[in-house]
Amino acid sequence: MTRYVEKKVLSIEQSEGVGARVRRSLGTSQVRNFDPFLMLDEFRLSAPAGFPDHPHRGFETVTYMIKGSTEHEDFTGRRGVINPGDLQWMTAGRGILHSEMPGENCGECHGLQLWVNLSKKYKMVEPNYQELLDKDIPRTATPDGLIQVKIIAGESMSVKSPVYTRTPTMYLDFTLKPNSPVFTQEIPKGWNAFIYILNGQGEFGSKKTEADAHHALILSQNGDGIDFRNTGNNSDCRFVLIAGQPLNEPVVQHGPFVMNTQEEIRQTMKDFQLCQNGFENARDWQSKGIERSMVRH
Ligand code: FJE
Ligand code: FE
Repeated sequence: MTRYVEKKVLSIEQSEGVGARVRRSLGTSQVRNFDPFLMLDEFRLSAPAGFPDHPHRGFETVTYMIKGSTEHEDFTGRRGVINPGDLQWMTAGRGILHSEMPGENCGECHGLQLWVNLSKKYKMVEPNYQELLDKDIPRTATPDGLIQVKIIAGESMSVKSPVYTRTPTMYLDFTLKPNSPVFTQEIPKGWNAFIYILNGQGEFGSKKTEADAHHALILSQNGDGIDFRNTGNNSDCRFVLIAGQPLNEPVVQHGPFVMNTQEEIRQTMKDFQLCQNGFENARDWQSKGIERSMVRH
């Protein structure tokens, strides 16, 4: 038995951060509690829009660039650029304060940001980054080359990603060429899984649900894998398939803080305010991006 599409949702563009545009699919009233996932945003930035200095605790942010670049900078002085095709898997753990802004002269920046919840035992770990350049992300394809996949996390066609997922997660970026045959991707049993379409159109699941760009497809929970094929005549069908093992723990979220209890959220707000328990570096820190924008305005 393979999975079917249980729910299809079109993500509508809204504003977020400072002048940024996001299409949010998971983490809206339409799709809540899709354990272990908290949010998926397809974001678009162009200077001066972005996500200036903001904190995180208790989960991971996974940023995958499609076009253009994002500059990030955190309260330990760590900084870098996420270029097209690159991945940043950031475990915020006990605390990160950072900014995420469009790269210089990059025109429009386009990417995906996924929030993966952490289990109780990992919520307060030291922050950690796994950064992979596009060229270092494993890829494979069917022998005819018509079905191509970038393995961001997990495994496809026996090719594995080097990314370590504290919350067991699969993250695959598929490109289906026109007239490619049906493909079945295995998904571990019991994991919650969804597809987010970036380009083109296709048919998904055992009920052959048709869908195109900006749709999120929530898959049924039982079954081994998911079938799909490109139904467009001339265009590639590109989508990400994301699945994760449910944590089955209570989730209490207050914006960028995600803990298990209300008391832990209260403590987190106190820690952030008083710059303690992981937020020590927040005391005197401000991103360079902020200075830059203050000079400009
Ligand atoms: C935010 C807390 C946040 N979607 N997509 C509250 F952390 C954020 C935030 C983002 C974000 C960043 C990038 Cl690079 C891409 C994103 C939310 O930083 F917007 C709000 N309101
Ligand atoms: Fe962030």
